[in-house]
Amino acid sequence: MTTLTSYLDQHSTNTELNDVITTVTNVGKTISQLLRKGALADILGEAGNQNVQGEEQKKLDVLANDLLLDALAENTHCAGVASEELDNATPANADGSLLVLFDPLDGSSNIDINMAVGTIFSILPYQRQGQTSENSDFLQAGNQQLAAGYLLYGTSTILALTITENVVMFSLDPDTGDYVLIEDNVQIDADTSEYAINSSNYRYWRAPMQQYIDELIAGEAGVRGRDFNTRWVAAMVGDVHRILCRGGLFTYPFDTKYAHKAGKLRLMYEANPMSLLIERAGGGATDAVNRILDIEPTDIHQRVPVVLGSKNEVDYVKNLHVNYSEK
Ligand code: AFP
Repeated sequence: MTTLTSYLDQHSTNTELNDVITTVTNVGKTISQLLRKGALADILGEAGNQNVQGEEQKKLDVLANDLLLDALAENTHCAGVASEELDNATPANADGSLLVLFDPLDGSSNIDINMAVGTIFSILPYQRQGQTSENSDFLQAGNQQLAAGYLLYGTSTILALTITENVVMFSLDPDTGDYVLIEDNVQIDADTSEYAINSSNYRYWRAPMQQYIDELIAGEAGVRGRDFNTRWVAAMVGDVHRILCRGGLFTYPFDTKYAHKAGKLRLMYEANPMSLLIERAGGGATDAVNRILDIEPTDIHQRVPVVLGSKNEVDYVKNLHVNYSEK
């Protein structure tokens, strides 16, 4: 049996990175236990305030955020933390070599209905050791990530992680508290007939995305020549996990629903970590045209349209956008 600890020892000589991953995943055990308690732990419902995104915070949003912040503040290798729930990055240990970014509880609108939620994390190098970290230190392209992963609090708690060229998965054994290796090289089929999108935003999409979805809905009778199926978890972690398990396409495209948002998803702690996982599993990840991991960030909370999953389908979306001409 391979545990997370033995996997890290065998596959990563960066002991500082291993230690920070261990800190994050240990907090994941606590969050998993709290979610199991649910209503019995008085952690459901609204926290009564909004985050920097202008979104109503759930009690567990705040709790998960604070648990991660407190644990990472104690980790000497962590120089700073950026969170979906905090306006600005939080300095930690100036001598640390790593920066940690996270969405502490992705899909929190699912909490009160007992549906899947998760924690998404990204780890970047810290280039100014000895100095107090600032927001600008986090503004690195996703191709600079040293590690990325998520915890999916579903029927079981799953850790997906990439620190090498592979994507691996662990399942949390609630009896022992160990993360046990269950997949050592996740690979995504290049083709798929399953897609995930919130179709209620159709009228806000750009014409190429409307055409793309129209083609999927037309199915066998249309240009694609086969029927498609949809799934929508309303938690990116759940949709991405399904794609890593059986292929598929996930998109939260550019929409004009809110003028100041490129789409809904955040680049630094949602799109970048998920894109690294998807690409290393053989998939693709773009903003419909450009590779997400090459985007040079300008703000730690900036949003980005996302199209990710089975490579040939992501490429199809790109070609459709690049070659689109008004009819
Ligand atoms: P919440 O964390 O506010 O529930 O948002 C989750 C999310 O950022 C992402 O995980 C989902 O894929 C997407 O939003 C769902 O958005 P819609 O609620 O518009 O479908």
